[in-house]
Amino acid sequence: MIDIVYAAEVVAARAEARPIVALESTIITHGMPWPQNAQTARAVEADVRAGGAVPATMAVIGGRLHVGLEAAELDALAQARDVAKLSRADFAACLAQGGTGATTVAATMIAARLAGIAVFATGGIGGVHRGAESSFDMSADLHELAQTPVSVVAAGAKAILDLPKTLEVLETLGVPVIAVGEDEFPAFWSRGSGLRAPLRMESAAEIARAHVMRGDMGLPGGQLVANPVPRAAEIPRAEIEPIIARALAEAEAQGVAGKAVTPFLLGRIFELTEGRSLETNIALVRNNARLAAEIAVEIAALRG
Ligand code: PSU
Ligand code: MN
Repeated sequence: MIDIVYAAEVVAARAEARPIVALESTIITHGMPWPQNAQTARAVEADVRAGGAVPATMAVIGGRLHVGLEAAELDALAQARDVAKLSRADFAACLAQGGTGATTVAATMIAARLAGIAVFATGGIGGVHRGAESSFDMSADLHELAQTPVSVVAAGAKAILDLPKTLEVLETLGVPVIAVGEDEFPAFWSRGSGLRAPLRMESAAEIARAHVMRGDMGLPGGQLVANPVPRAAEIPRAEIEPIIARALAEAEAQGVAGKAVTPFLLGRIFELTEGRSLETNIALVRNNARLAAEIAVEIAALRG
């Protein structure tokens, strides 16, 4: 039996069928340094509330699935060391063994489905890594989007990845990729990738209707809602690309592999940009939280 602990505000929201937005915890434990990780997690939760929804940050603590973290739990997680990074493959084992872990996009989608939550906001999904033709490194986030009915609001896939291959795999898997208010697929720190997104929508209401339609049709899987970083916070592609290339070369030289790759690259890019990449990451995740709240409100209205 899964032991699920709902935060007090999530209990109240569920009782009144109010809109809820799921949030992940790997971005807190592996994606950002302390103390900005805790500050950002709190700001993102506040953004969701300001948008008329209730935030539910997911994590596994001592073998229990937490749907929503109380303030002290969130703070403890943000400072904890050696927290597992949970994806589809190890989520159940962590619960069964009484472990503690942070949820990636894939694991947060699974947790959201268990809690009946339709919308989830993050920074950027995982995808096909550069050099995947030899490393075979492809994030489990992609297959999760193909099978778990949650709309994920992200600033595209992280630009450390091979974005053309990521889009190809999403198409193969039948995942709707919706650019918000733009034709281009966004590239995390940059607004544009030079790649056209398969779908474009202008409003939260449209995105909500498409989400509900998929469910009505009995199609498994969710949607990737690709929301570009706000202009003021953007790092142009020409500026970030050489830094990404350098971080990738260092990862290769040091033999970084598996789950460690993405945290290593994000950490190095933070150092090489002297913190600017983190400012951009914070701005984009907050922007995604605001849109996710709007979508959650629209889905709740459609479901009446
Ligand atoms: N978005 C961010 N920072 C992050 C992540 C997303 O702004 O650190 C995390 C998510 O948890 C995502 C993970 O699932 O990075 C991807 O890891 P991997 O490439 O190992 O699948
Ligand atoms: Mn990987």
